[in-house]
Amino acid sequence: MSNESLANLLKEERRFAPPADLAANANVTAEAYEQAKADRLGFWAEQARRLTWATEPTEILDWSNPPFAKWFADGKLNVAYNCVDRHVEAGNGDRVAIHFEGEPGDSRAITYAELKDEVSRAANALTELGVQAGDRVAVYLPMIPEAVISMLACARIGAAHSVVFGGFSADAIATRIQDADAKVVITADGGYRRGKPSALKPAVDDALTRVDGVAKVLVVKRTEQDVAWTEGRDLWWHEVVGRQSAEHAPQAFDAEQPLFILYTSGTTGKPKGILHTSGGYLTQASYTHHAVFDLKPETDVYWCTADIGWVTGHSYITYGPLSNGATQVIYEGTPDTPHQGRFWEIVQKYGVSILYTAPTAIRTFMKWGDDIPAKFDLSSLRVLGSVGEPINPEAWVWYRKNIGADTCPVVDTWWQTETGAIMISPLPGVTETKPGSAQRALPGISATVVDDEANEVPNGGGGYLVLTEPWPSMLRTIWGDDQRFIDTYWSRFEGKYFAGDGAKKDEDGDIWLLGRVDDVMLVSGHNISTTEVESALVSHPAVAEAAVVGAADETTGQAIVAFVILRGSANAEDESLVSDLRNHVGATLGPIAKPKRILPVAELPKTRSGKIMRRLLRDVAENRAVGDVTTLADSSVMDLIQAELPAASSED
Ligand code: 6R9
Repeated sequence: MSNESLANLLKEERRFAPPADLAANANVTAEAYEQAKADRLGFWAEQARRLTWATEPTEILDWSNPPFAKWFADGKLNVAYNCVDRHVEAGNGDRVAIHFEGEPGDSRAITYAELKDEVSRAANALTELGVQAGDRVAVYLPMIPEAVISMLACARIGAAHSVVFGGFSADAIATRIQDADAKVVITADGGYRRGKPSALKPAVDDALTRVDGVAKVLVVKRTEQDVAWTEGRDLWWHEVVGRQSAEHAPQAFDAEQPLFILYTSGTTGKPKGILHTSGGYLTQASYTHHAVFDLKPETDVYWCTADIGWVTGHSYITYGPLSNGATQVIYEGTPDTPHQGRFWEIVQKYGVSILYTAPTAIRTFMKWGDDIPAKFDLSSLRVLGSVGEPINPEAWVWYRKNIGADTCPVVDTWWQTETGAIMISPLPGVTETKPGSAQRALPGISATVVDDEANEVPNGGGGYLVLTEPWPSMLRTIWGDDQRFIDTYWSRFEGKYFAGDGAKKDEDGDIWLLGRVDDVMLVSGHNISTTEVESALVSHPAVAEAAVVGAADETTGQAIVAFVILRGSANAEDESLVSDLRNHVGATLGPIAKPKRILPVAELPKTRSGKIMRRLLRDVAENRAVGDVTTLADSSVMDLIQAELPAASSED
């Protein structure tokens, strides 16, 4: 059934060749695959030369104590110097680094020369507050330039940052401060969200009643709302940073100096502090940003819509683009404030040429309607990226057609907080793209799909996605817990990194991601991926979004339960629609994949990075009390779904 369904996904044989002009001028050509295959370590040594080193590394990889890797270990560099100063020294100080667009409509352009001054002042301020190389600084900020400046200021003085997403609660901040033993917290009075100021500092104040060790809190004034103040601990950013010298000599640190800790949004247990270090991480963030987005720093305007609190914000707002001297847009707010065309208005205003966003956003735009982006001039766009979840072919095709004028390559980029940078993705000037597939490992990366016994599956087969060779931006450990690092990632398959995702190879050997293996359903002895059933549902014109779970079932082991958001015109009370949908899935994937129940709902539970929380839907489908909802973007969604249940739970 699985091969059949994959063939079905591909049945229209849709393939899109790169535009000729993009291919002719592409940063990276097909040769890179050959070169990396012939000499993988030599390939990465060459990519490391994209960076400016104070001491050039002579060692490439030290894998003598797996799974603890060291990359470029005898090299020394300053990460912030690489992201800022060297562009000014190269004569590009007047180039805009950041076009900041506030949600209320205020804007601010920051050149590389100005960024250098700001980062230097912030580095001097942190030093004055007692932060030293090797210390940790927690950052809890909205999407404003100070977020990027704070990260770079830490990097500049060799301190590791731990960015905590601005939507997280006081509890989440407290656990993360404690686990990383942060000395200083950088926050703001608030940020603008959905048309109004939303406070941030109260959560920090609350968190600090529970943890010790934080000596100073640096507060950016963004919304001017009232804040409680702890004398001696709290300091205004504009006062302390503002009075510093704009001169700061960046010191070189070891390639393996910790750069940041980022806690994964893990659905169970204590959050894992993923540790990334400097030289290898920056090499791969820089190379992949150059290769996957084909960035031309002189002419492109790049925009990644992720929040700085996720790894995508770290690697593809701060480190990748800035190390490459890019001009980028940073937007503070939500896509529908004050209207549903806000993103497209921003693309038009700044002439955005490369856009990187998530499938959940794309499906929302589809739901809002094609007429909204059609009102704006999107002709500046030339490359479109997707990240965060499997992108269903319908959303992929919609994105290319309605946003990319049916000409922009869509690059579906698979990676994780743990991998640090993109691992599997098309190259926009090389790959003939297939809607819904991340396709193949980038040059220098070794990924494959294995079965339960760790045997590589043949083309056409499915199983577990694994990484078979170390890579420069790999996580180095889980902060403070080496054993958990080994157990979580390196124990399932001997000598291989197991990512937790299911995947398939098609007849060409291209990789299709199938979602987290914890979400795979077992129906009458058949493995069925939630991604495939969701993708089939969304390919029906009445369905805008779908989330599928397996619920315990006496006869079939698990039964498929689908939660669907219908498009505006479809009627949730329509009995025939539900049977239409079941038949549509049956016709697409085979009868065994027909959902036993289909429940129309108004919203789906998502994490704040847009990933569907199927665990909570399983609770609903199995009539259990709903579990921990603290990582939900909107905790009222589960109440809404449950309120809708009595009507929906009658057998259809
Ligand atoms: C970058 C990021 C990682 C998990 C990953 C996978 C899912 C990310 C994907 C994708 C299919 C893609 N994921 N990109 N699945 N296709 N292009 O999202 O990091 O927040 O750590 O999540 O996200 O399941 O294992 P992170």
